[in-house]
Amino acid sequence: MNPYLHIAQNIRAALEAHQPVVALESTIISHGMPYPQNVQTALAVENIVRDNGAVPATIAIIGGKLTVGLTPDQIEHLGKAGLSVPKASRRDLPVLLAQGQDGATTVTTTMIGAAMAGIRVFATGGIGGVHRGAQTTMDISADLEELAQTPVMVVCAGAKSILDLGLTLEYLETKGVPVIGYRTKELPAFYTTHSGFEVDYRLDTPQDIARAFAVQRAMGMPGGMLVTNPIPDDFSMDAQTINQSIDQAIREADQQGIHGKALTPFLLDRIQRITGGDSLRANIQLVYNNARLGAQIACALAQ
Ligand code: PSU
Ligand code: MN
Repeated sequence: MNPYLHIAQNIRAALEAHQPVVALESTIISHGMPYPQNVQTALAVENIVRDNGAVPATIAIIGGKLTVGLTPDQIEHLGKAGLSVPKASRRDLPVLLAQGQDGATTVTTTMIGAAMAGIRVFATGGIGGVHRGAQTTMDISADLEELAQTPVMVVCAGAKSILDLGLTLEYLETKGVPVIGYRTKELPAFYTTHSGFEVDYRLDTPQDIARAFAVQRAMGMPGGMLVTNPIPDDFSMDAQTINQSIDQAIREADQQGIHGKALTPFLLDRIQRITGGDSLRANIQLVYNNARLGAQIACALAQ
């Protein structure tokens, strides 16, 4: 057993019994939403996974251990501590674990923890990607590299236009990561359903998605799969409103010289404030929707 990995007893038991398990990340809790909505959302997401027949495993670094399956108290702690918890991507793991620190896992490190534990499905809101202006900043999220090398399926709501969606898709193509649209051929744009970009394949049932993922494993391919799930129509935002808010947030980040790991949390926070909380409401609903689909796919895979 790896001394830097802790798998909660209930998660261990579920995996040994081949029950469906869905991984959930913690950067969305401490860096993606304000307190207390972040904690309420994280707990509600776990319940949605349970209601759909799977076991939720929220992942974070707790006291120097990559911990798979947080308690409600640990979720509360991460949510309350917010930005004071280090945002932990792949490059952060060695030092944070060596120092016995806490850390909020991004999509990258949540995939690492899920893979080490044997969890195959991970549901979240949004992934990192190629940022707008990456031609000069070279700001490309480690999430894309992780999808290329770690065999975990990530269910998200597509990519928001804080990213360059076209370049993000190009990068995933180069890295051999299949991008699936759930019941859509168009890449969802997180807050809205329309991006103007196409996904690689439209698949219409959790079973179809599970089958493709099982084949990826059977072929011994190293990487994961990106499943994009459109926000439900009832919660989709007005495209012009959200795009103007994103543009404004990006201008502010440029003016203030925000870059590196601080950029995505800064943009999410500014967008939430500029939209007066509308984007937060949409964000919460799309995460619920992804938790539901993630659980359904995990159930299909377990059969
Ligand atoms: N997008 C969101 N909410 C989030 C994130 C992205 O809508 O919380 C988080 C995820 O944890 C993702 C990370 O893995 O931001 C990407 O950060 P970066 O762009 O610094 O790689
Ligand atoms: Mn970055």
